Amino acid sequence: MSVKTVATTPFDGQKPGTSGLRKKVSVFRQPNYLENFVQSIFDSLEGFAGKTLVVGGDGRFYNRTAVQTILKMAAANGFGRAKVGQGGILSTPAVSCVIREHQAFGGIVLSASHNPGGPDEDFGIKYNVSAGGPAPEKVTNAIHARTQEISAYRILDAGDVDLDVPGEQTLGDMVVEVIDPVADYAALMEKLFDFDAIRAMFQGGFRMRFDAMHAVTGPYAREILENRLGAPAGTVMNGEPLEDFGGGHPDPNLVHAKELVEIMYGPDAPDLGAASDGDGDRNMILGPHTYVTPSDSLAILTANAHLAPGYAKGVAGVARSMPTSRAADRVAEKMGIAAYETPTGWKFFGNLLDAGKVTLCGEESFGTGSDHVREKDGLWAVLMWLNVLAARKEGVADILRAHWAEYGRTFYSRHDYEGLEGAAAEDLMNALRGKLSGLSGTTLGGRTVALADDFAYTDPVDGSVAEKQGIRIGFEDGARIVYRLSGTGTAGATLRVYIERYEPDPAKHEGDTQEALADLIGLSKEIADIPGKVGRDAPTVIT
Ligand code: G16
Repeated sequence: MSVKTVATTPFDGQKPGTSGLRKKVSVFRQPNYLENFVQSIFDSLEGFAGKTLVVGGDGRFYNRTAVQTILKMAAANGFGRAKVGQGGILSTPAVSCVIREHQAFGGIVLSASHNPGGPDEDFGIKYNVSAGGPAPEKVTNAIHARTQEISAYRILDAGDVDLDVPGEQTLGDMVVEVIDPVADYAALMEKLFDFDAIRAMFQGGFRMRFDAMHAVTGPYAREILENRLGAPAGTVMNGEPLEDFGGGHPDPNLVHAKELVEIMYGPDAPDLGAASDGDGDRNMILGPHTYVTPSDSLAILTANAHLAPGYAKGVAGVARSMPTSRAADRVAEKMGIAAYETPTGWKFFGNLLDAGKVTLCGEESFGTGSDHVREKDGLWAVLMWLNVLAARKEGVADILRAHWAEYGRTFYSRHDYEGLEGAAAEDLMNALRGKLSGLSGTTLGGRTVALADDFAYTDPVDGSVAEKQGIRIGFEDGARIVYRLSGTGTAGATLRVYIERYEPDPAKHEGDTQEALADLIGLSKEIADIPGKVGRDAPTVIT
């Protein structure tokens, strides 16, 4: 087996977005495309000779091919060991867990998250650092810079590794260890949560459905919920990971997890409904006829975390991405703990978690997690909810209503305008930016503007600055409209508009969110002139 050095030329557009490089499979299949990016990762790192690299993905189409290429390149570049999930499978939080548990140098995650999979759909790759989290911007910027000047990559001239047989094999001078994708992760969950109490709850007749959406969490959920916690077989639905997710869109929201939503709003709804996404880091929580927004879920878990053994010492602080509702801030204030507002992207939580400033983090985009790993974690959130339900002996809706009664309710919704022409979307954002300085103190739709800015974040740990992270228009009554362009799409542009309103009066907590926000929704279209700038009267997806 010899190391080949292959001459190559740069590709345009290998710039990691909100979470790694995501492109159509056809783009990744171009000769040298994946290789260039992987070599650029390795070229941007120092000191990994002889060290361990964790490799795995969500099992989508092209996963196995990419794993083989990465292993051969890792061997040729001098890694000493690669830990790869059996079948090339590892959920994103499991990669983070394995990196941390085994003090690996880093890891490569193959996923386009909640985007569809298949030959004509999406693929993605990102690098995670030794703390287990997505590489910070200084690393992703270095990787991107390297992609623009790359002239050669190194790869071992060798046959494929057998990814289906657990145990060790050699690939040149590197050991490849095919590991059980679930074992380390499940062991960590057992340490954090009161499995006995949850098991007793299932024995007492508690019913749940977990929709794995034919994505990576199927094996994890079956092992943890059905095998270890004793939930009846069939609790996990769509549990077989498929390369194309069964043709579905593995995004756990009210639109794409339709089958689960119908069950939870049906006549014989179970006590808890939950879903996760393509790579297992997102979650959606439902009770019978009840939807818990991700923003409320973060607030509720912050207020109740002490009920889980792994968090009995309390929560040091909580962080949320800027567009996430401020429900968690109200909990933090009452608990006397710090609340942080970061840009969108889980990577921005890494420093706060490493420094012990926060214990829990969350995002409106169905992401919740804690300092147990450095990724958001879908099944973790489900287990946290199960633990809270078991400890409080109340239903999801009761807990949600009690939370609103204590802290007030934040009505919250995200409106996505997908498939926009890139230049038109940029133009809309630039026009909005141009208006900002004149907005403060003016009255819009009967509300006085208290804040109008383009969010900039200075990391309190390393002082790094991220600018232009989304336009915030805040009103004196606590209502807020936020605009930003998605950084995870692979075609055209998506405008995300986040709308919220705070309602302290418990007598006004019931009711439909879209109706409760109707005037602000109208205002959001008007302020940005959405119909005029991008020719749309209505969003394509509402969550
Ligand atoms: C990624 C990021 C999240 C972000 C989400 C949506 O999640 O890790 O921080 O909230 O994308 O980003 P955007 O609004 O830019 O599309 P995932 O689950 O896609 O890896």
